[in-house]
Amino acid sequence: MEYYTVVADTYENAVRKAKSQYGDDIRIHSRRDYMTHGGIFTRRQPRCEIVCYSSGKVQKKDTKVQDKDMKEFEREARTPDPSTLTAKERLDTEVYRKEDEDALSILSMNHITDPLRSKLMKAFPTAEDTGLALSDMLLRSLDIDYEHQVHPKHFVAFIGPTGSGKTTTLAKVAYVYSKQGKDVAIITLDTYRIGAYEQVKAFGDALSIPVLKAAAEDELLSAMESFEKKDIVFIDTMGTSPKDKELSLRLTSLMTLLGKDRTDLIMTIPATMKEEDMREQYALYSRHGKPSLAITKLDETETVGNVLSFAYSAELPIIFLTDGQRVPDDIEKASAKALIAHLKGIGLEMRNSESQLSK
Ligand SMILES: Nc1nc2c(ncn2[C@@H]2O[C@H](COP(=O)(O)OP(=O)(O)OP(=O)(O)O)[C@@H](O)[C@H]2O)c(=O)[nH]1
Ligand SMILES: [Mg+2]
Repeated sequence: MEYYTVVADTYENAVRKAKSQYGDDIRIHSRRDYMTHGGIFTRRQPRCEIVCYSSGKVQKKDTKVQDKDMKEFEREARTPDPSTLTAKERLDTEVYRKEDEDALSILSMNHITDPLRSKLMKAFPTAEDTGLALSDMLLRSLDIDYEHQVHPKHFVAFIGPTGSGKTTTLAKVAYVYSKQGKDVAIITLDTYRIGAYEQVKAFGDALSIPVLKAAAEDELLSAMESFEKKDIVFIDTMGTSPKDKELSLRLTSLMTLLGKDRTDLIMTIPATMKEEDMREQYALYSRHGKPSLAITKLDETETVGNVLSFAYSAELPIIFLTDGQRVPDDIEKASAKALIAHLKGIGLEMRNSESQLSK
């Protein structure tokens, strides 16, 4: 008696294949189910191997290679060997798995750029749910500053480009901690822009938080002394530009007085900003130390990928997200859930009113 081995994706297909090759009177001897290994361009596939035999005369069907099979062979022959491709070539080549195509379209939909894009694509697994797998990898690539959310230092200074939301975000954050029972106060170093003190004082009055201004070193030292007993003192600063060297130096000398060990830095970055501008601005402010990021103005853009790509390449953790002008309502602590809510095309609707901190 002769035995034949036939493999197909399902048991039913294996039987069908065996019958078409060896005739309808075959008998199944045994069956083995397993998964293929998969590779860079091939996903793991279920397989069913059957061993069968025929007691009657074997009517082996015509196994001549057909035209359509030749086309398939040619296509395979033209496919480059994945192991010889660079990461860039792999991104550009058309031989993606279906999941890769889906993942790439989600990444570009969210404006996620290199090197974060390459990192995610390089390690992208075979997954049932592309969006879920991708968001999972994305979150594992980003750093969320839970530590300083929970244990802020005595001073929390807000730095960042002009109009990026420093003062508004500071007021929102100060309210979040005062609501949690912390005794908080505000010092503004921005005595430069007209109306800057009035703006932060108005927030302070509305939220019952004391505010002092400090234009020079002696004023800052005395304000620091006045608020020595406070749990957290939030420091508002002026936005500076590379052209404004004098203002920039003044800010540096005032910030030095706070003491790096006692100060958390939060840099406000609008999600609407171009990624290269973010990099330029960070280069300007990085002399004050390594900040955590408060991503602002999320309500003004559809995509958060540019700022996530920036956070990844600059190795900066994310601490707060803001999505509106209302003080103190439009803020939430950065978290996996909050970030996912701002990503498109991952099939999760996790955003709800509870995620807003001060509501
Ligand atoms: N849509 C939207 N607007 C915001 C958000 N955060 C701040 N703003 C607005 O952005 C503008 C600038 O905000 P500020 O807080 O004054 O920014 P700043 O960085 O302190 O500005 P300067 O002190 O001038 O450098 C204001 O009109 C805010 O209401 C936000 O999350 N969404
Ligand atoms: Mg301001």
